[in-house]
Amino acid sequence: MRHHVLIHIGGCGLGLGLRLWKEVFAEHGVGADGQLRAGALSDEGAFLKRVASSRVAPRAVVVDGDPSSIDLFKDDPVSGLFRADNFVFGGGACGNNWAMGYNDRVAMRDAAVARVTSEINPAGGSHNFIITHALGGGTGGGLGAAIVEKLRLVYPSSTIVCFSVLSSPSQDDVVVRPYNEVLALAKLIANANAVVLLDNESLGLAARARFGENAVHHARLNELAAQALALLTSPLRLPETRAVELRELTRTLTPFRGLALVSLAIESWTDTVGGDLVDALRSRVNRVSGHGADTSALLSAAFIAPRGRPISPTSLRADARLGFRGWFPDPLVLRTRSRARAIAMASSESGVVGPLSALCSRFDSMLKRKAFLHWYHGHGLTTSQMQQARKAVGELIAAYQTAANS
Ligand SMILES: Nc1nc2c(ncn2[C@@H]2O[C@H](COP(=O)(O)OP(=O)(O)OP(=O)(O)O)[C@@H](O)[C@H]2O)c(=O)[nH]1
Ligand SMILES: [Mg+2]
Repeated sequence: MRHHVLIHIGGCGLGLGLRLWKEVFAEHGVGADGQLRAGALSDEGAFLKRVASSRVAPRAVVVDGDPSSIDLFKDDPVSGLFRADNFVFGGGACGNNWAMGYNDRVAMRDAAVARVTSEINPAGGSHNFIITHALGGGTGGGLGAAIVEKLRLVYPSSTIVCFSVLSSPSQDDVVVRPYNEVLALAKLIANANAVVLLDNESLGLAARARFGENAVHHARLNELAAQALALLTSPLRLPETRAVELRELTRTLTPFRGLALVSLAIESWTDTVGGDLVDALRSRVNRVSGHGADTSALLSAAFIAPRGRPISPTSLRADARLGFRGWFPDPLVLRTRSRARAIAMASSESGVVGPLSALCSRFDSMLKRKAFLHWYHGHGLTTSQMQQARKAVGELIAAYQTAANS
């Protein structure tokens, strides 16, 4: 039963989520009125649900207390496809405060989970949840973590994958972002199966290379991220590929016990590397996530490639430039009917340690000075809870470091 419920949380979650749905609608021939074009590729109910004989609706729940970002979402012509009941809103934004989103938005959390439950196939099967959000937002990070935690409680054997945006230190000047991101990540470590880390720094580099110096704005970043995520999710949606479940994909990308931190690269964005697949996937300008791409060791990987593109798991595995660790078996290669003329690589790799260690250093230097702690204490979060979150993130980083050196 390959049904997925997508949950979009906070300003970034909504912007990225909407862009991803546009890719999905285009791929499956869904018009702005929800009608399926004749001959369109069915998604077999994976992301879309049939609401009439030739009409479909996205299986999505949209959550934000900030009326302006909900309005922005609703202004888009395709927003009419989303079920009105599945907008969970009200209560206001969380002002970049993770503790407010996590502790003070309990009614929204419960309403969101209730809407998710209403989208689940009552006949049972596995429950797959995909979340889009920013780790650093008060809503995306704080309420997002609370929703993931509750989903894990209610659906203990579900597969929960987060498409999580990490802020760019060079583009984002909200001083408490490191607190929010560490706190959110710690909750995902405890409750999610995988986090596809979409890092705005890497996306900014890719956007600049592709669209020029002025292209580093959220619409462009979302466009690039959504293209990569659409390709990544295409084997879950498109028929006649080797059937793959989100759980299997997630397991492949989990090199050791715990959360899989997934990096993503997509090969078609630039041809500056002369058409060589491995070089292209290693090139910084093709990466959605993970700095240090050039030196990173691959611990596990899945390649998503359209039919007709020759790609051999064994030769990829043997290619020194990818830096596969000796103990890892051949990567998973998934064939897709996606018309994207690109290959995506989803990987667990040591390069993820770079941005996360830098994040932890910023967190540590703020906590040492007790900077802005009163904001968090005022919303029921203790210093000791913050220290525990930092410890959990530190342990995950250490695990990746150890695995890469073994
Ligand atoms: N890639 C991308 N990043 C975004 C987008 N919108 C915001 N961000 C980043 O996300 C972080 C802030 O998260 P938001 O989503 O704005 O915050 P929120 O979850 O709505 O939370 P509050 O507004 O604090 O309640 C910052 O690092 C932004 O740079 C977007 O559309 N795309
Ligand atoms: Mg917001």
